[in-house]
Amino acid sequence: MAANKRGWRYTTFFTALAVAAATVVGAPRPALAGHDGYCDVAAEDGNLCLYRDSDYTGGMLDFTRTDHNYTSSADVFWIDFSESGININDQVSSIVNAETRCVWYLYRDIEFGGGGFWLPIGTNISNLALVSGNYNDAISSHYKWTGTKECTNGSTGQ
Ligand SMILES: [Ca+2]
Ligand SMILES: [Ca+2]
Repeated sequence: MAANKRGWRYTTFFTALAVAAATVVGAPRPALAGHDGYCDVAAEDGNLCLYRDSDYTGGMLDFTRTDHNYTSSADVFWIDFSESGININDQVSSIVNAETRCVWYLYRDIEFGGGGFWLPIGTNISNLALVSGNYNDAISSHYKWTGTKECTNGSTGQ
């Protein structure tokens, strides 16, 4: 009888785990101005992924297009696919470039001002303090560039 009872307990336990896992994986991702909380690599829609802390941690926000400033209500870090509510302006400490066709330029001020640097295709930066001029907690706008004009291959986002 004891074995049966234990077996039932294990079954219940694992069933509960499976339900919890399914809930997380199946959770709908709100479409917030092109941000979905995933750092996707795709030729037609590659992301620029901005992380709050160094080494790609602390919350992330993904972009598919140019953004003149980070003042939108959607410009907040995501943690485990839910919004943290923390605005990304002057908070970014590491960057992943998941774009395969265009390059990204990142700037200290809004409207592409205050000096900046570019991120070649396939380049990540684990600590913006190491970029010449120290861009840790400084980025306020970014531009997506084909090499000759603004790159608009990504889905609309602000
Ligand atoms: Ca930071
Ligand atoms: Ca700034």
